[in-house]
Amino acid sequence: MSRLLVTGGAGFIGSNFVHFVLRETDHTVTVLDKLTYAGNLASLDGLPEDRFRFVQGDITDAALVDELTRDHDAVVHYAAESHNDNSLDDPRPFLDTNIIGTYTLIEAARRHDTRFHHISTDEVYGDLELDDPARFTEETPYNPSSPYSSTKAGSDLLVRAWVRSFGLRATISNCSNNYGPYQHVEKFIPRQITNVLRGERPKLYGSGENVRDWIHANDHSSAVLTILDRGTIGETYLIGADGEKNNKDVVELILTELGQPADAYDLVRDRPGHDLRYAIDSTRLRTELGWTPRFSDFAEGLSDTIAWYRDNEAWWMPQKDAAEARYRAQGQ
Ligand code: NAD
Ligand code: TDX
Repeated sequence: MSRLLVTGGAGFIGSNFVHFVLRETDHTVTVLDKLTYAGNLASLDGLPEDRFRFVQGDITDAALVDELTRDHDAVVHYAAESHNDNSLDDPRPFLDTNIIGTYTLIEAARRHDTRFHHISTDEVYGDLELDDPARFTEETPYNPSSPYSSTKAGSDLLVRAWVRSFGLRATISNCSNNYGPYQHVEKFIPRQITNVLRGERPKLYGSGENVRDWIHANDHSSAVLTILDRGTIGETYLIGADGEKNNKDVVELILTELGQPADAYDLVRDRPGHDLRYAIDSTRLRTELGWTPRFSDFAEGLSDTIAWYRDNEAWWMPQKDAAEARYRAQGQ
């Protein structure tokens, strides 16, 4: 049994991880989360009180981070500003949380020799051509495109430097696009599902041909637990489940599942610097650590996710108008 400190545990992937850990292991969990616009305490409803604690706070608060890190066996670091579109509008919070926040945590982990796992993204590698058979590996050079992905790349490099220079007991994982319950309505899949549920049309950026490599949040969680258990200190592991789809195909699946014509979407202004394609080669994680994804059927996982949003309107509706107002202001 371990005491895990999970930063960003009230966000999308962090909350899925906390549910997964409390269901599948006997670890205890403390969540440290600032509850920004992206955090939602309702995502942590129903967890066992004897094994779960919530602390509201900022990962840049060195005194709080020091105290919490000292009292835990491992830190699993999800907290971040996570949305590319927001980073194009106002990069500053991305630097504060993703760079200074990560720095604050690894300094505390170094002081207390606490095991550290850093959650990152495939976006640090930039993008691939649509017709390129190549996929990202742990050896792909960093080439981030947006303020968001460049701050994630910076935070990865800080963790690597702390491993080499200070002996920080850390691992890093870079995962592809997640889907599942509890994802904020600003993100692609929830935005389109909730648009259709409200009688509005999905909005595709540009031509809709950009490709993302989708993985269910539960598969991301099982991969992170595997790395915490058996990962080699200092290593980076790519997490992906062979889920490449272009955005137009995803929107057509959502429309069809919700009984609408497959072409009932709008093409809107493209994202500046929009990455074309992401694709993950997760061979290292599969062969060295024996991990395999369980959600191999994207259409089935998407259908479950659509059902979750249909059944949990009270969770997403309070955020929807504000998210759409931001998009309207950007012509999207
Ligand atoms: P999210 O935006 O849904 O959640 C982020 C959480 O962090 C929120 O609960 C927020 O309140 C909290 N937070 C933000 N700033 C904070 C601060 N200064 N102090 C404490 N808490 C703070 O994000 P997500 O999609 O769940 O992403 C989680 C992590 O996974 C991020 O590090 C992201 O880069 C990474 N990631 C995401 C994806 C994806 O598809 N969403 C894919 C790969 C990696
Ligand atoms: O309304 C939309 N229409 C649209 O076509 C939105 C919101 C997005 N898109 C496109 C842009 C991308 O090609 O859909 C794709 C997915 O967009 P996002 O959900 O914004 O995700 P992405 O930019 O790919 O980044 C996500 O995956 C990697 C997460 O938000 C990041 O945190 C993670 O690092």
